[in-house]
Order: sequence, then structure tokens, then C-alpha cells
Amino acid sequence: MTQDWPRPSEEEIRSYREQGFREDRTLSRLLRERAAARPGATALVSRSGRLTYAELDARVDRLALGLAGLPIHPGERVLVRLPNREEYVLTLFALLRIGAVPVLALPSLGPAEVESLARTADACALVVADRHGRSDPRAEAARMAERLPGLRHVLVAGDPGDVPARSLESLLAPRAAPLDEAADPEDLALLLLSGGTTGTPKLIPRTHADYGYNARASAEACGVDSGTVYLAVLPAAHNFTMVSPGIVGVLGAGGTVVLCPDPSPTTAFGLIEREGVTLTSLVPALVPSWLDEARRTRADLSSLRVLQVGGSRLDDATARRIGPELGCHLQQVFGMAEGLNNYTPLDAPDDVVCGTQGRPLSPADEVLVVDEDGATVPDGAPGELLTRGPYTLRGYYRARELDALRFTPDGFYRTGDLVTRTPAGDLVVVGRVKDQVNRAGEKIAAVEVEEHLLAVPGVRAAAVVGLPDPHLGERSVAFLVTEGPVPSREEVRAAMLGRGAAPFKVPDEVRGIGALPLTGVGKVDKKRLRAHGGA
Ligand code: OOB
Repeated sequence: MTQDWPRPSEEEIRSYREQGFREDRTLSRLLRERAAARPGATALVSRSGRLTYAELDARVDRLALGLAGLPIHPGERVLVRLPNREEYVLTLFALLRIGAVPVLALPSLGPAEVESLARTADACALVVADRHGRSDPRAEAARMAERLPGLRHVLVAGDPGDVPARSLESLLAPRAAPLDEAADPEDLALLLLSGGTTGTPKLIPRTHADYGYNARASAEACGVDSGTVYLAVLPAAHNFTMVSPGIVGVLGAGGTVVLCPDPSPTTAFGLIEREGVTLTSLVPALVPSWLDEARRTRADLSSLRVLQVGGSRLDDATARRIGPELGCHLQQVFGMAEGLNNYTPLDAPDDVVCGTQGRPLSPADEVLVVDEDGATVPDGAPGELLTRGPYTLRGYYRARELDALRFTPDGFYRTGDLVTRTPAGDLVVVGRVKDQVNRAGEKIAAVEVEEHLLAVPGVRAAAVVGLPDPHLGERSVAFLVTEGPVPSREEVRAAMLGRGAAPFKVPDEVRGIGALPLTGVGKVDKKRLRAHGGA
């Protein structure tokens, strides 16, 4: 049988398990056990209302039965593209309960990217919301279903409208006896989207055992317990919001998850006060607006104990303002959907909390900082971070050729991040060797945008780089060699959206250039472009 994804050896898995670095139950059983232990405690708060653990677990059973009846079979992939609403959590756990594999897509993706994911995963169903900003995900999904023969079902959170689709609500079985677990902890639980450096998005396989451990160990590192009230501000399908410690970590500990429908500080502050939120997580680009609003607001934020910030580099000066101005602890999180999570310890001195991106979560996380030849560099010197461990992938889903580039022969994942390590073992992110723009925490593969740009009439050559930006951290800048006039940003935007790209991937700036600078071996010299752009 050809393997869809490589896993650690039996020997490694046994050793991780023996040392407690793997969860020995499925993610769905985790919820079931919490519901048995504290049925009346509040599990989930959203615009749809409040659900206790017993209610959430029972609704998950009812939806699971409906999904199984469609039928969706164990092992089949289902693309889930939902914003922060109750149906997201229900769908996630219901799919896990029947052993189907959710593919978590961010709602901000464009239709072309969603379709490409659905193809790679060979998805049998697509779950979308009835609205998302100005777009109609239902109509997009219905069009996709016509093109993808394997896509049998379009399911809608909310009103299915007049497309051939079913509402999730209509699938809820009237009553359901608790279903038996369909999966084994070492089975594939879900597929996450990689930030990526390639033209098509890559999928990250995560098992119940590794994802559950990621969530549980993160919950411990972040002091999460049954009194924790977590506000999910960032997209729920992002790994940060899922397991760092996120929704899964907090539900696994018996705490309460509050879904924030949008990331604006006014919405969030209202919920922090109303629900007594103790923990939340943000990308750095959102922090300034939260600090500004904190000065103006009359909302009581005193329940907030920890603000986690991660996804891209937080600058030292902003980091130092968080404690005094929001009245809570800052925790920096340097994580990746591929696995490795680093956290600054909650009790660490300011220099560590504000000036580093933390240390690996697990004693079993192996990290190496290496130079271009793969040799380990001394503490304090920059090098690429390589990692291997109990919850870090060993290869992407159905992407054997890529694995040869992104993993060392002994299974270390090449993160593409340039870091230094302090003698105490804390990591500082100093740059990147991967060809990617990190725009406000959203990862954009340069080559993907370049392919879109080359399709714009008159564009001969294109290169995309990230340049420092005070609001976004990095803004994406496209350098174009053209025949005739350089297209405006608006023209580029229209062309890219017409090709189904996500709006956040449209370059923030478009500049003409006579020729792209090349390196000695003839590759586009992005270092020089960055220097040129900054000038
Ligand atoms: C998180 O996950 P992804 O998969 O969207 O992106 C991972 C990449 C890292 O390789 C690194 O390049 C960058 O995002 N990154 C950071 C960072 N946290 C992530 N760069 C600098 N400082 C940080 N604190 O972004 C993610 C996943 C789980 C938890 C938190 C973030």
C-alpha cells in the first residue's frame, strides 16, 4: 500500500507513549470524558448561545449520526471552511467521532485555493458558512462540487439558500445514543493547511495521539484548568487557536471556550467582561489596536490573566507595553501547524518574555540550529531551526517529492525559520530562509503569488518579497518586469481575484523594475530586492 503520509517508526511511537508524549485517546473521546466528568459546566459560548459539556457532547453525537447517514465513511476527508461559530466546533468533533478526517481551511482563502485543497485531500464533502463578508461561500462550494466528481455533499452552517446543499441543522438526528469511537489514537485525525512555500498549499497530517498531546502539554504550559475561559479571537481553524492550547486544550481541561466572531478589540473586550475571559491569543498585528482600545474602553478587563501573542515576530517595545497596559501576563508563542510549539514560561523574567519567542513545549522536542551546510552553530549565532519530536510531522500528506526537500534524512523538519538560541534554551526568531511573506501572521508563499502575476497580460517576470511594515509586520511587494505599462495594484487585484486567489494574497504594493536581480547561480536575488525595496 502506498502511504499517504509518513509517520514515526513503531519503536519511536512506543517510546513516546511510554514517556507520556502521546495522548492515548482520540480527540472525540477527550470531549466525551469531560462531559462525563463535568456535564453541567459551560463548554462553549457563541452567538448561538451557551452549551454545557453534556449538551455539546450530545449535539456532537446527533450531528455525527447525521453525517454518518449521508453517508460519510471513516477515513474520508471533509473540507471544513467555517468561521468562529458554534457549528465549527460541532462539525469538527462530529467528524472526529465518526473517524472522518476534517481538512481545516481558513475562511479567508480564495475559491481557487479551497478547490486545490479539496482536490489534494480528495474531499467527499465541503462544509461552509451561509455568508462570509461579501462572498457567498455556498455558491462557490456548489460550483466546486460540479467540477470535483469526488465531492458528494455540500453542507452549510446556517441557511443553505437555493444551492444544492443541506444545512447542518437538518442533519442533526433527533436523538442519538452515544456513538462508539470509530478511530484509534494513532489514526490520522485531521489535516491542517501549511503556510507553504510552494505553488499549491500543502496538507499537514496530525494524529489524535500527537494533536491531543500538543493540546494537553500546551494547556499545562499555559496554566489552563477547568477555571480557564478562553476567547478564540483568531480564526478557529488556525493551529494557534486549535491546540496552543486553544479550543482543544481548553476543552480537554474542562474549561470554557468563547468564540469571538471578529477580532476587533471592541467585540473582544465586551466578551472578556461578560464572560470573565482569562486567556486569549493574538497575532502581533492586532496588538496595537488592542492597546489603543484598552486606553479608551470602559469594559472591565481584570479577568484577563494571559495574553498569548504569536504567528509572527512581536517587537520588543510593544511586548513591554502589554503587561502594564492590559494588566495581564504576556506569553509569546512561536508555533507552526507542522508541530513544534515554543512558549515563554509564564513566570520568566521580562527579558525572556519580551525578548524571546520561548522554548520548546516538550522535553522530547529535539531542536537543532544549523548553518547552510547543516552544521550546528553555537548559541547566539543565527541558523535555520530544524526540529523532530512527538507531535511534529514526518512528512506532508501525499507530497513525497516535497518531503525530500523539507526534511532531513533522519526525519527533522526544516522550519525555514532563522533563529538564535540563548544559553538557557530560549529561541529568538531573527529571520527566514523560506520564500514566504508573513503578512500579519498570514503566510503567503511567494511563488504562488508570482504564478498569479505571470498570468497578468504584459508581465514578463515577477518576484514577491516581504518588506517591513509598521502595521502588518511585513507587507508584500511585487516587483514586475513588464512589456508596456506596469499594471496598477487595482488591476493586479482584479486579475488575482478573478483567478480565485484570496484577497490577503494580493500584493500590498506593485512596483516596476527593469530586470530582476539574479544571484550567482541565476536565481532571483530576493535579498537584493528587499534591500532595493527598503531604499
Ligand atoms: C503559526 O503557525 P503557521 O503554521 O501559520 O506558521 C508557522 C510559521 C513559523 O514557521 C514562523 O515562520 C512563523 O509562522 N511564526 C513566528 C512566530 N510564530 C510563528 N515568527 C516569529 N515569531 C513568532 N512568535 O503561526 C502558529 C501555530 C501555533 C501557535 C502559534 C503560531
